[in-house]
Amino acid sequence: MLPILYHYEASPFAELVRAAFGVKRLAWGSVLVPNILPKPDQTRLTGSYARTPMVQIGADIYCDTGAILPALEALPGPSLYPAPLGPLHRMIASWANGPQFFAHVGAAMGAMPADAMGEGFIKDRQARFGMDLAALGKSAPHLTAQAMVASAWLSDTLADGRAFIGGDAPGAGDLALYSNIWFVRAVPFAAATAAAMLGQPHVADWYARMAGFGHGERREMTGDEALALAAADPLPVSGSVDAPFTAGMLAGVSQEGTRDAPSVGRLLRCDSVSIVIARDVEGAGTVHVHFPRLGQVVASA
Ligand SMILES: N[C@@H](CCC(=O)N[C@@H](CS)C(=O)NCC(=O)O)C(=O)O
Repeated sequence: MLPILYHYEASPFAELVRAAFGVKRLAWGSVLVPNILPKPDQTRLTGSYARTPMVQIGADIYCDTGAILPALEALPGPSLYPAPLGPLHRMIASWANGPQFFAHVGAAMGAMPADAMGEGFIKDRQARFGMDLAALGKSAPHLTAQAMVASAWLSDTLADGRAFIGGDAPGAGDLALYSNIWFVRAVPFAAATAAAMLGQPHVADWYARMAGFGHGERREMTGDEALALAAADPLPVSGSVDAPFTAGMLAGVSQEGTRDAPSVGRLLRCDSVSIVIARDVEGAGTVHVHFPRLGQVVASA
């Protein structure tokens, strides 16, 4: 079944998934969504989750790269968790996509004038994430210094001549480190920082290898075309519902660090790996919405 990415071009987390499609040489559907609320094509499926990216595979809806990459892993193509690092790729990715992402936001956007961001974007990020432009500008040198640590450590890792952080094959950790630098590189105001990152020994060659995977085979589609493909049976759910939660209870899933409303549904899985809720969607029937456990807040609804 064709995976469908809900995304916008400038999103670094979406670039991570586009590059994962490239590594796996997959064909995928592309539904473009706005970079600010509202995002009706996306939220009618997720319930509320509006962050970018989201991936739909039939009636299974994957929110957050922590759930998306494991779902792509089940599709044909090279592994995103290749040996010898295997699951260690996840730990590296969660560092790169967590504290290091915020450092790269500072490195990329700290020097950006407010009018380059646009009023709608600033208001959206203030309301949802508490973004404070003046504070971001002040902490930009510190955050840039923090982001440079990732490039320096990446450079050290590649110093023995390996092609990717785990050896011959790229994995989720490479994708996460790559999408952070991609973000800084995409912002013209941060050109000097991007040059300093890529100027670390071995980093530019590694970056070129990552970029060389491309994005797989992208096919544009509308939100309504994607919704029609959700009118299918969701995959059977594995895992368990761990205490204090109970199977079938109405639960809301929200994300640490945002004020976005929770996605509400019947709880089918909530263990240390993953969360799955079932929702009824007009025009599609029952869908299963998947989240990673890391970074998600679950509460009865
Ligand atoms: N933990 C999430 C983070 C995703 C994230 O923060 N995405 C940014 C865009 S790159 C976002 O959602 N910004 C708000 C928006 O796009 O509405 C993941 O791994 O997918």
